[in-house]
Amino acid sequence: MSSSRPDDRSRPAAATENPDDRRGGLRGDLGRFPHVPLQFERLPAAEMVRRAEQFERLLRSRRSVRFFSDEPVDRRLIELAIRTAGSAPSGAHRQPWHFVAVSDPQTKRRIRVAAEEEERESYLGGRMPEEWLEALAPLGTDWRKPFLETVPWLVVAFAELHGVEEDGSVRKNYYVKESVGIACGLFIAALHNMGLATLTHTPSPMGFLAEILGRPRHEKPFILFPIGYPAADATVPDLERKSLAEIATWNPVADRADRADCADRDEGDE
Ligand code: IYR
Repeated sequence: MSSSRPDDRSRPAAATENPDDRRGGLRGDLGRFPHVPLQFERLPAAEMVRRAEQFERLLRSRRSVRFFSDEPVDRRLIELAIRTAGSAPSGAHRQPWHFVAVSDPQTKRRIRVAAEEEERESYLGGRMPEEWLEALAPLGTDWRKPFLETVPWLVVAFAELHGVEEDGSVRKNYYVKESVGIACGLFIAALHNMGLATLTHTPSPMGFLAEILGRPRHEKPFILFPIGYPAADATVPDLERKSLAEIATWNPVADRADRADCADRDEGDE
């Protein structure tokens, strides 16, 4: 997440061997912060389409699961999912995330009890307005969260609001929610790709998670992921996803003819 600065172009011309020149004025203090060649595999066009279709089909088959089996899951799989999440881009490369993985039954039980306490207050105690409860009705959720104990693993993604320098001073993080959100997206994709099910669970408020899991004050619970295999009789709500036409707009300010042309093609897609 870097950006070129217009004022850099007004600097006196550097020696021609300065790699900055090739980079269109993109500021880079290559002496202090060395760069390395990009590793990038250019794929044949047909292979690109094949992979894109396969990946889209794979991720489209993902569903949020609320009914889990207690079958154990190898810790190595959870490690790989967390490593995948940790490959996400982040503001100023601060990597402002921390993942806590829990498999021990006592901690899972404490988390279930605390989550249900909050959720009971939200669903039944009036903390969630009627409009919200109605919006959730199709999902069939309520305050009970037995899956928090059934699953072999709970993983809590924490957002690091700021870093801490060695001397204890604050080190600013940037675009924290965006960064952790992307990391969680990659985490979910990794789990689905390896054949595990999960749910983006956000019991609210989530402060109890930081307390139970002993995380420092500058980390905020972001999402709680129960992870495992779906129960044999698991069901999911019969939902539809928005179409491409609903979620995407192409060249909205191009001239009319161009727009009509795009619209024709979009219709052919659906
Ligand atoms: N946190 C509650 C409520 C809930 C809220 C949304 I927005 C959902 O998409 C689903 C549930 C719960 O987990 O039940």
